[in-house]
Amino acid sequence: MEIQLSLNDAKKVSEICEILEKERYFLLTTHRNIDGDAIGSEIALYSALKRAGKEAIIVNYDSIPAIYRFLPYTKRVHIYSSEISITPDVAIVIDCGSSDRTGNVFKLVKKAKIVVNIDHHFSNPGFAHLNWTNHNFSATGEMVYFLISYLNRDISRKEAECLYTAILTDTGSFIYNIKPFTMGVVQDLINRGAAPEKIAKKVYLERPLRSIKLLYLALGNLKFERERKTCWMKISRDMYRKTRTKEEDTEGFIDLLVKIKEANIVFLIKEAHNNVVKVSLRSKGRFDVECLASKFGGGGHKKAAGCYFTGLSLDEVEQKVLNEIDKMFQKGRM
Ligand SMILES: [Mn+2]
Repeated sequence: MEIQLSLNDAKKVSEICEILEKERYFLLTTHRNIDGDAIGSEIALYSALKRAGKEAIIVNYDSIPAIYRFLPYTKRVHIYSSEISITPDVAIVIDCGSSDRTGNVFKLVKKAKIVVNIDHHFSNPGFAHLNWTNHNFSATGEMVYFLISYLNRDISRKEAECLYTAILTDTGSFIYNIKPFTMGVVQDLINRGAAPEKIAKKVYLERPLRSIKLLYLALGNLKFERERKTCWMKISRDMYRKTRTKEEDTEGFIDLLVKIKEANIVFLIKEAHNNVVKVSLRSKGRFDVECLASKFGGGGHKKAAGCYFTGLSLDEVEQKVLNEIDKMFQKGRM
């Protein structure tokens, strides 16, 4: 399938491919709180580099959520530790709106001669030597699709599976951010062996019972603020303990809040380790959650974003977020 890239995108693809062809040893990494786009894009590119006869290693800050472990090569993915000592020729940072989203892995990234940044977040400042950033792609997986097509002239079945997963999940099951060429890319991935039903089952229909029990507890403190059409819930460490769950068991909770007709802004507050509280935000209207998240050092997209707080309680974080929403409404930024 021939899909025409814009002149600038085509130029970036050929510049990146020049580096991929010339250099030998590649480090691939992605953002903390790995999602389907992060891991799918990363593994597809890893596989393509291997097929091109290159040496490659994937090092991530976080482990891969269980729902994505059906993807190929996930057992080869390393979790960052200070013992990993590598000097890659090139580091490729994938799907990261900023360099600190890679966590400590950036220490390894900095050792590379050349750093490449491939991402579709609007706020990406372009932190690498070579930056291919364009928010007009539905997923970073879509960008990697064009990159591999150019590099290897084809896409393997395994890579197609990874990239399909990336696009499926980052578009919220083909709801958000679909571009005119997205379905062309998806069609090609299916032609190359990506199995939509199998992937959807793995990602969406294999939820452990314990996670539903956690959802039950979380729904117990669901709140709705009528004036701002805001809906949110909090998940405490105590809830995780009671249900024997982990953060990855909250996958999809935010999407449930998004389904609420009365809500325009939704968020989920989660107590994590080391005094960290994480907030995921979604907007269904004009309200810009990326702008909100950026007030607290976070980022993302206009309609989906996140941020972290350290040393605050769930209630304190809740208040901070609500205050900021209020402020933005008063400034008319919604
Ligand atoms: Mn993404």
